[in-house]
Amino acid sequence: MTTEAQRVFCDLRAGQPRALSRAISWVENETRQAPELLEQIYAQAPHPWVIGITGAGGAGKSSLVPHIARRLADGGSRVAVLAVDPSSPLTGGALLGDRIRDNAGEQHPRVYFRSVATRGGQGGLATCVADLVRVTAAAGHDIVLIETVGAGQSELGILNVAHCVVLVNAPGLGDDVQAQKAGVMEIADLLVVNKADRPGAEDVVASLQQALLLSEARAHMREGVNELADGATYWHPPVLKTAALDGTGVEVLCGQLHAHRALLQRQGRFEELNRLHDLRRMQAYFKEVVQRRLQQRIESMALLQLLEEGLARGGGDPLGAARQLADAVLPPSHDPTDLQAPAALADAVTRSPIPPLHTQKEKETTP
Ligand SMILES: Nc1nc2c(ncn2[C@@H]2O[C@H](COP(=O)(O)OP(=O)(O)O)[C@@H](O)[C@H]2O)c(=O)[nH]1
Ligand SMILES: [Mg+2]
Repeated sequence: MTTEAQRVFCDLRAGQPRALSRAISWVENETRQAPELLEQIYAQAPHPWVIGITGAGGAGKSSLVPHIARRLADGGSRVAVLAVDPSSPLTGGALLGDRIRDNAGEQHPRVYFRSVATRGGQGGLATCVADLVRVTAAAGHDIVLIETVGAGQSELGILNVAHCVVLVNAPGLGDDVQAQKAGVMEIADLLVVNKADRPGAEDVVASLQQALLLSEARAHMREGVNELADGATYWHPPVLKTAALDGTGVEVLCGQLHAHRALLQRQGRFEELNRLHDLRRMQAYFKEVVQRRLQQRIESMALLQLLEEGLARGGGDPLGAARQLADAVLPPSHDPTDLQAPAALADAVTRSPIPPLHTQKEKETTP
């Protein structure tokens, strides 16, 4: 007997667009069929090439992404776009579709667009985006573009899924948004100054180049791939100008995207990132599952009500109450072998996002 999940999986593999939309909805909404479907997908779907497009709101990400998607698809690839944008309403795709047609002409037969809810992602990337990447790959998409709004910490979430991070800037967004917070500059593999048709674009380019030189260990690199005398290779993030209104600069941008990917593959980094992404997904999901189970257990306990009532009367100790609850669901262990494993797991789970490629490459490229 075939289950509903197995049927959707087969339809997905056969490339039926409706199966893809359905599968994505299941995963987004965490329906009861989702785990079985995902199990099959993770066992069989390849890792696509994942490109994250991030940056401040208004920089032109949504306008630029269709151009990038079309150009990449013109090369023969099938491209999926996941727009994780809290400002876009949760449409069934109709509104998004209109916007794309406005911006980049007729839809491309090899490009699939979908907006994704940010729910659960704490203002950043929904944790299920990693699953959606594999869902789209199962449907035959070999490139996935993820549009996400950059707001501090949330850019960092993109590192857990993307092989390449494109940071989009534009003139007129305010100096500090541009020549920014070192943290954001450091995760970018490519810097784009969009709205090149507007005054001030050159200044933004110059300030980004300046900021890059300050944050880079080697000041004499050219943009993109650098071949060093000792045979090592090095990626210096290019700063590129685009105009999303007519697609100016998108060809060069896509050329650099391909160059970056080729370098990752040459360095063995592409596969390494795939494994890291899986590891990050496991860690994030482990956290989710444990948190949910603990919450369920706590909610069914009479102790919770007692403690809450105590606090409601006033004069209580909230920290002590929290500790009592924690002790009740997870009694502190006295067996040292028992202690080690959870400590190692907790350490793995709380580790910071993976460091960006170009701060690691010196280590990795020297044999
Ligand atoms: N002049 C100009 N305006 C642009 C360009 N790209 C986007 N815009 C406009 O900038 C605004 C924000 O664009 P949008 O793509 O929604 O930005 P996002 O918030 O980064 O996704 C919209 O009104 C766009 O029409 C461009 O290259 N030149
Ligand atoms: Mg947008």
